[in-house]
Amino acid sequence: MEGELYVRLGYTMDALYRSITRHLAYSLGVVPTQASKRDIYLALSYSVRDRLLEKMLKTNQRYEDSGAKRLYYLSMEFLIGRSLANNLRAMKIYDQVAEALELLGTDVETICDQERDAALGNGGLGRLAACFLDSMASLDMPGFGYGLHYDYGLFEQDISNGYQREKPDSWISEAPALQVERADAACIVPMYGRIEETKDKWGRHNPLWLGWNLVTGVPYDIPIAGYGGLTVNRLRLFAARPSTEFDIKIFNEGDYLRAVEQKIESEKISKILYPKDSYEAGRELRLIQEYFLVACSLNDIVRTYEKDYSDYNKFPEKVAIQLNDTHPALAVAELMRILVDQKWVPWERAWDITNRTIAYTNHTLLPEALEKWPESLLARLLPRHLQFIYDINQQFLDRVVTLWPGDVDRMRNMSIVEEGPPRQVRMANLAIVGAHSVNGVSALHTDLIKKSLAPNFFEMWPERFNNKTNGITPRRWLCVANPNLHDLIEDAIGPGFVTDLERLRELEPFAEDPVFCEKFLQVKHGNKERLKDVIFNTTVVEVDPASLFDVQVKRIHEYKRQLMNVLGIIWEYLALTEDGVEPANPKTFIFAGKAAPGYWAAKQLIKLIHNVGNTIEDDPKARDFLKVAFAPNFRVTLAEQIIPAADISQQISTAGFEASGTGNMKFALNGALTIGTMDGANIEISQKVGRENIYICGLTAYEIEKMKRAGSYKPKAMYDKHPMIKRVVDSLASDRFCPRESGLFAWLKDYLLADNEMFFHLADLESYVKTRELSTKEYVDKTLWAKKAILNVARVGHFSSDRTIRQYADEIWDLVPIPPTEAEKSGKLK
Ligand code: GPV
Repeated sequence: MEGELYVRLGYTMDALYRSITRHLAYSLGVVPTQASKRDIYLALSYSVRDRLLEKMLKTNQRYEDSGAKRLYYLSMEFLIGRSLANNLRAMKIYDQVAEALELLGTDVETICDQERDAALGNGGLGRLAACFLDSMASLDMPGFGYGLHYDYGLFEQDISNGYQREKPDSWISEAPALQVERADAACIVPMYGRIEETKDKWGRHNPLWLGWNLVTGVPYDIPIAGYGGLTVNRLRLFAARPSTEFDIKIFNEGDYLRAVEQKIESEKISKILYPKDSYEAGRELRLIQEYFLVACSLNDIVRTYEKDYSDYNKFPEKVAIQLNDTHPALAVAELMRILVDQKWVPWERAWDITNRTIAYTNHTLLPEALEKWPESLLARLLPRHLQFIYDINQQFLDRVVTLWPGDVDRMRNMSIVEEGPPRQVRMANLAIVGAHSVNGVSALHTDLIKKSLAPNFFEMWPERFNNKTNGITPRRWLCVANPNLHDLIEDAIGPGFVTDLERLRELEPFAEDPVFCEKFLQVKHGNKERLKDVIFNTTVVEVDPASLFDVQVKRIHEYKRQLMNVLGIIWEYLALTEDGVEPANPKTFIFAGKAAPGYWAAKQLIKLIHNVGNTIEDDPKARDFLKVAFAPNFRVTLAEQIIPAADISQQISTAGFEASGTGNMKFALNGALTIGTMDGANIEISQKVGRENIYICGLTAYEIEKMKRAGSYKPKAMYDKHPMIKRVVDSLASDRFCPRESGLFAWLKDYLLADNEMFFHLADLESYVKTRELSTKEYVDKTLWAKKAILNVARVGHFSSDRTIRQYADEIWDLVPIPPTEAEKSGKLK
């Protein structure tokens, strides 16, 4: 094919119009004049897909021609959200499409609004992966995502009487317009079976893995457009299908029912995304999923490499693999198995190649999120991999013994296999030993990895540990989510900042410009009007855009302390209704977020938020000043509507628990002021935007850690001493917020007053409430507020995921951009 494409696709309004109508007729079978909005959405998506695939093929050719190194990002989650508007912006055809759609009697917003989210992720970790894909493509880097093609993404959240109800999210009907099936690149994955210890012809130990089951991995490619539309990378998602070879064997044996059962079993593997965020259930199917991702990806990576190279010496120079947390950590064992068992590379050499290829990102310190798998399960599912893990561990511990002879505690602590019962494999230890780079996702988090999570490993390999503070893509989180703010900034400082976000600094002088400030506040107000409608349509709560929008949206988790926010609201409510203290400005508290289906405390919090909101709404003394809205079914698309409308962004995790946070960055970029603890990336954000432009409260990670160790946190004493804390906590124990469900929230009093309360709610409460009061007061001064908000926007450019990806590329991957050729830029075919 030599990079030639047979049909030349047009990008003018005319060409796009023709393409849409052609797809209406020939992909969907409908007459254009009778097309529904959904038909038009699909036809437009197919038209966009055609053009993305054209550029993707060219991009791939360019990468092949250059012989450049490639990066593969292995992740169990890619939280993409909608694609259409993002792709139209990236390809710079938004306006042409808008015109073409007018000819069809509709408009581009309405059509883009037809799309469902691809919710193949839970939260921060999955959305980070999606932002990274966007940045790699926008930086012309050969970086590719590998993930699973789940039939069901993260559940949909309904609210009924204040309680969360989960509904399955079948996004698959949407998928064909986004992806192409690549049956030609399918692979076969073995699992289960046994080891037979044999000798090879030289009499050497030669274990054989036999009697496995086979599953087929079918790849689906989703094109990922870089900004400008010339570089288009791919996200490759694998779906599990029954292996035909295996079926035929059983069918031939005449066991029809068993063969069909087997088929169903195989397809289970990619059926559903596990809905837990920073938490592991230890379920067998989850381990199978993780292995399936690893096996399919490595098969693909090795096959691609083998197109150009006949031995493995150059592998680490041509391939980099990044593990998104430990979920794909089996890649260490699988790459060893491929090299040693299939390619006959000597063990030591294979280990060197593996280590130089793989890098690992840690995303949490939460003990319950550190993956461990029972040795017995691994022995059954992956007997050969377990042998490699033993060998790796043996070799590793031998080195520990030479370095620290007789230090048994250290050995026990560092071992990949944890002593039982039950004996378990620690995936973080496997990843740290197997990778040449271990990184955290904010400065504080990386520091804590070195000092508390893995101090022994840090001592052994200090050069292996490094920080890569997270970032977000300004394309989605500014251009797509907040086009009016984007345009306002562009009018002020000119184009180009979208791919060079530090240039937002040029906005700083405009913070003093009354005309600019006024326009800035108008944009914010417009976004608040838009959100008002969204909230009204989904909750029937009517919010007032003139009130302060105080927003906390993220997964519901104890460590994120939505409860502390509620305590703050109750505090203000009691002050207002019992002490006559009005807030300086009317306030609307906006919450959104999902709770893992099995997480009882988190689900109770959702109910509490609703009930507190209802109590306030029923109280004539309160309802004109305070309002609470819980927007259901939080997802990327809802975040795009909420974040641009926020005045305050709440980032109040217990210090030391939030590895980074990325919502904090999205809000600041959209001109919200942060109320936050000194946790995760909040610390770096405060350094960048300036301490006077952010509201910091609460204890530091160091102070929390010290109190924990000393056992000196005594919440009951704080309750006894501080009358307002007592009133707030007692109000929960009373039926004030559950008049028709007596005793519902009584547990919260015991919870908050327990000495072992893990998240230090009451320790931070007073500082937090004072900080909230200050922020409300300052909100009244519009000039001051606009100035602070604009300075946030101007100084937050550091948190572009383009910066993060450049650091990964330079410091871990050794990856260079492969920019479009002159011919590609001028639109010629070759
Ligand atoms: I591990 N994170 C997540 O969303 N899911 C997980 O399973 C794990 C971590 C999050 C962290 O909680 C955030 O602090 C962080 O910003 C995000 O990963 C991206 O690094």
